[in-house]
Amino acid sequence: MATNSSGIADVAPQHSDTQSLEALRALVLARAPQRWTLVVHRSPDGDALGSALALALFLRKWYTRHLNRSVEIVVLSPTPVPAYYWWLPGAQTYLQEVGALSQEARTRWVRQTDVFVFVDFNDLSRLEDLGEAIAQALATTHEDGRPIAVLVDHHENPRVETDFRLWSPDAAATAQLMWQWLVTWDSSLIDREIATCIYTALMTDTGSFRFGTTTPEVHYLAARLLSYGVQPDLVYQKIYHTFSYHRLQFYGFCLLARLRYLPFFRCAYLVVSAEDLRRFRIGAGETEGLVNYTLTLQNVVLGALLIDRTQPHHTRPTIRLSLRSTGSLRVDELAVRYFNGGGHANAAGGVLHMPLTEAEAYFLDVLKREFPRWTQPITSSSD
Ligand SMILES: [Mn+2]
Repeated sequence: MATNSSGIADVAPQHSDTQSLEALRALVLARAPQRWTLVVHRSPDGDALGSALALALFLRKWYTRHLNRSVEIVVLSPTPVPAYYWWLPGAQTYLQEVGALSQEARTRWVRQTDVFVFVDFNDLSRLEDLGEAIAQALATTHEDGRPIAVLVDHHENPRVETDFRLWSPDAAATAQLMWQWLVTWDSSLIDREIATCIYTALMTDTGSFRFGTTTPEVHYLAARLLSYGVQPDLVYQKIYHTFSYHRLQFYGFCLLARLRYLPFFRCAYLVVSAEDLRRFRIGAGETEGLVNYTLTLQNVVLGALLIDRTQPHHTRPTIRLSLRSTGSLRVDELAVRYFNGGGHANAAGGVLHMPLTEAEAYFLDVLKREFPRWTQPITSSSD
């Protein structure tokens, strides 16, 4: 493992993935694949976008230096990208929303892709329709052979088969694993723009270095990144100080009128209707972070947000659920068992296809059934 003069590891604990990275490098050197599609999950967050854009910026430089040629790269998002991420280095060049492409353009691009990199997710169902198109492309052999698939992720229980895997549920962010890729391939190519992308990813996925996942390695990596000239105050402002007046009012409204507090269950949750979203003109990504307010209540160990995301003119209701917990209470297990979802120990999500009032009743049933889990003392360990 690479260490610096202080003896601290450069990256999160490594797994068998370094071998995978060396093998991938050898394959890319031999085959020089022309078209790379870096895929992020629906409702992409800072970790997905920052990690993918860092790779895009890096690959362009790597191809020039090591293969003396150019390369086509797209960072593809299945759903709209929140406005406060478009300042990220490389976003204007590489980032593409699926919705902005025609059906033909999308199909052509996916079919002609030589390498897919799945960034910060491990289940094609997190890609909406795009997942099916990619699954088809991966099953099809063309003249250069089947496309190569690579996974870079830190969520539990990977459900997608890939040729190469850089995966660890112990990583606080996918960014740590992406960093491992970049330094393994050629650390001399890392510059301020790439470091800014990685830093943004690391900062957002650790709740600005507050979550229990914030290990010494996380802070060490942050320090390395700052040494490239990343400006932490600017990154923070660009991500978090971007509320519209409507959005701030919406948060106030939700806390005043949509918050349910169940002290006996040590639970607080928010229920937001489609009408609430319309009334305050809430756009993509603007509910990000709202659920975290539930855990700021004293004694609360489980927080949730139920939000009606049913598309206009769709008859099938879609309720998105975000879960947050403290310490040893694992919400990823609840998400898998009850809410068709998954995630991390303390931050997970899922989806229910039922009207909002039914979804709330179902959530309360789960609460009652699972409550014995957290009558035991909740430890504050971060595991
Ligand atoms: Mn992540």
